Amino acid sequence: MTEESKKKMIIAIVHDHDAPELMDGLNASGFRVTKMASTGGFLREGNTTFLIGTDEEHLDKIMNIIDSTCKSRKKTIAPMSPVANSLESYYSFPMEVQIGGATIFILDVEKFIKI
Ligand code: 2BA
Repeated sequence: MTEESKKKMIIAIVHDHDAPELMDGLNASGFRVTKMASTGGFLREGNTTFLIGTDEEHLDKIMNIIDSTCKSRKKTIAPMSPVANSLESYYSFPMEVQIGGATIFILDVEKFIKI
């Protein structure tokens, strides 16, 4: 990241299966990235969260990389007993949910410091 330009933090939550290809795509284009193991609150399954700090002018390129590597998926989830799960996410019939491609938050970065 450069000193003058506006900085952004992209937080992208993606499917575990798409994470290696996304990491490769970002690295190949020279972007710095941190990958974290995360868990979705609804499915209680693993997913992967990327932190990508960048200059504002690179946003489009990064969004294109995410768009081309992260695929949308459908998943049918079986009913769960309220004992096995918390009451908020209890469901008594099979349900189909659409996951991703990616859930993305773009934040303004007030300061970027490297020591
Ligand atoms: P999960 O919370 O495990 O959600 C997986 C998928 O289940 C979601 O896909 C959505 O299609 C569905 N879903 C989630 N909550 C639901 C509900 N209350 N009722 C019915 N269906 C529900 P995505 O929306 O693509 O989200 C994928 C993952 O991205 C989420 O995994 C979560 O880890 C993250 N995420 C999504 N929205 C978020 C948000 N606003 N804040 C933080 N993380 C978020």
